[in-house]
Amino acid sequence: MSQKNQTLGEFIIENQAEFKYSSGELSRLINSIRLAAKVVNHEVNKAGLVDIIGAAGDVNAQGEDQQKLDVYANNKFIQTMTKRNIVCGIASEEEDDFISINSQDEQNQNKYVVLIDPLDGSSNIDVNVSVGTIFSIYRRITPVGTPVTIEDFLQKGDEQVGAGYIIYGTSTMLVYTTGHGVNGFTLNPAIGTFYLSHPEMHFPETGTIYSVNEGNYIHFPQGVKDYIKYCQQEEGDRPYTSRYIGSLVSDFHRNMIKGGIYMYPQSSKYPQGKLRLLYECNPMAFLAEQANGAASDGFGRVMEIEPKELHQRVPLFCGSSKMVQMVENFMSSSV
Ligand code: AHM
Ligand code: MG
Repeated sequence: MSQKNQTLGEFIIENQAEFKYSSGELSRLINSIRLAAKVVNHEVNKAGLVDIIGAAGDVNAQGEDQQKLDVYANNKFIQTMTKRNIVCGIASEEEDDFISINSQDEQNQNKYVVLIDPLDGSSNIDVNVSVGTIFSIYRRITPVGTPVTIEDFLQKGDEQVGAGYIIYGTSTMLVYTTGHGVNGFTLNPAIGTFYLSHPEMHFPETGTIYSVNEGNYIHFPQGVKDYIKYCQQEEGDRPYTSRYIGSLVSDFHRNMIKGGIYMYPQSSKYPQGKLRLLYECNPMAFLAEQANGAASDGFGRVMEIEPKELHQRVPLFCGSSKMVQMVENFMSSSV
């Protein structure tokens, strides 16, 4: 029985049996993400010091030059999963193509591929605002022991076996699901351990927060404009509160706790939406649904979309189920 203050390591071991094809492999994979998260967290937390350290002529222990943090996070997550020989393939927002791991090694029996946005919202770093890492896990489709192919990555969100995010905020949290609800773990930085702090997280069925970049208002489809006007009308618990950090993980996290909806619609600037289906929208959609929320592209479930390419974009409306339903109503009545 999971309990508050349990460490993430203990939680993973205790819950291993509930994984569909339990062999310990998925547990090891989540463990490696936990490890990389701690390393990236350390680096993100000293972001403001980078120039000072740089000016003092310091280089890090490996003698590497300071890198941009999103590149650093990308390398850390890839290195950790590659070196521990835990996955057979990785796709990342920072890489044009997917990476096949140990494709020549017939002994490589790894079954999982990971898709990752190593540092989402990274433009917020310079101004000391929270950023996040988003990950999505699938079982490969092609046979084990052969090189992964694009087919292994272009799976519908409904096929995910795990997904989660790390939020580097006022505290650092790892929030994830393996299809049995959503649990949140907070890092105690003094000892480098994640503790279960938010067991069984749930979106309230409805909420009073809407999160959207309203600067793009005139470019939005009519259904979204109508919904925003609805949010602003005075009636019942409306007008709603507008909150937009511009960091998907942070906006999602707040809305899951308080009740609300995050929207990144299509617009004339981004006709397909801005966010990426495979490593931004699908993992957030899986988390949302596991937490009693919903995720839609405006017309239907995000996780039912058939992916066509690795870096595909889709519109995203994600959060408290009744609010997402309401956007869909506005969208369908405006076409
Ligand atoms: P990124 O992957 O380039 O960081 O972009 C994704 C981010 C989301 O975290 C955030 O919600 C959105 O882009 C903000 O976009 P905008 O500045 O257009 O509102
Ligand atoms: Mg991103």
